[in-house]
Amino acid sequence: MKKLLLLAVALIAILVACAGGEDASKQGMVISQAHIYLPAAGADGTSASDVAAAFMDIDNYSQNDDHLIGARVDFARAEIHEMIMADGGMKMQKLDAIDIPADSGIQLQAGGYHVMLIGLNGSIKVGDQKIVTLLFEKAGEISVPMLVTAEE
Ligand SMILES: [Cu+2]
Repeated sequence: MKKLLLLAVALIAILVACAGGEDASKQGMVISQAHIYLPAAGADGTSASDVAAAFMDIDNYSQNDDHLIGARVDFARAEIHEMIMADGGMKMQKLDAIDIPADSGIQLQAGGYHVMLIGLNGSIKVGDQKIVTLLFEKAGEISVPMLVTAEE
């Protein structure tokens, strides 16, 4: 818990440092709208579901074409997935990477790309704040605090 707090403080320090810069335009890899959707959560915030999905927008303001190549959390296994139409229905498939060309962005959202969190074993509940570390080929690792919600 203390580790999480320190990380959050560090992130805020970075954000403040960036906001104080002479140039307000965005740089690098920018993650927004990030949250973890926990399906079938009850009134107490817990869920019988063993999986959840992390959704977010990722915008690449760098000069480099990049790829999201993985994700990591300390409470489950994380995989990059996409929903596709197959055999007349929606199916999930695991991806090795998602392209994010320079000056473009991708959306991880319901019905499309997502980071699948597998094997929760009751480790998260609605209202929790969890760190999701995204792995990019060029931008490296970016850790983002995400709120666990019951909303897609
Ligand atoms: Cu999935």
